Amino acid sequence: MLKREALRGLVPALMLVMASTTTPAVAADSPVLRVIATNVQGDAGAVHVWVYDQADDWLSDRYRTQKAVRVQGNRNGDAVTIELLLPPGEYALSVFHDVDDDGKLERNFIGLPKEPAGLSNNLRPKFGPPRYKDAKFVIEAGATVEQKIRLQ
Ligand SMILES: [Ca+2]
Repeated sequence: MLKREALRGLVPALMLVMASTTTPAVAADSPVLRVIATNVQGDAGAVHVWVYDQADDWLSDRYRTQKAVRVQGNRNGDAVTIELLLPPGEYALSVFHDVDDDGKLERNFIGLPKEPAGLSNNLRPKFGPPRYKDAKFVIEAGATVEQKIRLQ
């Protein structure tokens, strides 16, 4: 077994090898998740995508990963596209237009979004809170998965 000291020397060497190749560090079979948020009004703020892979974390701040894109300069008509690289798996996501640019989704006293927002699969339950199992989707190795979500 390698000693810890030996490993410590190995890691920078490995990083050097990776940096010297011309291919991106992301594995070729990493799927692309393309989120197209539509009904984006105006150029203020940013569009955020929060990606979850655990039902227990759903719609909390404990997202698996997140990405935000400025609206100005990235808006195409009423659409803003955000792409993320993810390992294959099962996910659900929320997307919102952070109009006041504070990094958070403003909610009212019963927890409903006050800024334009949407969920994967365009889930919009009429009664009760949105459920993870209804919002989840699968992305497979090498695939590009598109979620076109209308913000409301
Ligand atoms: Ca906000």
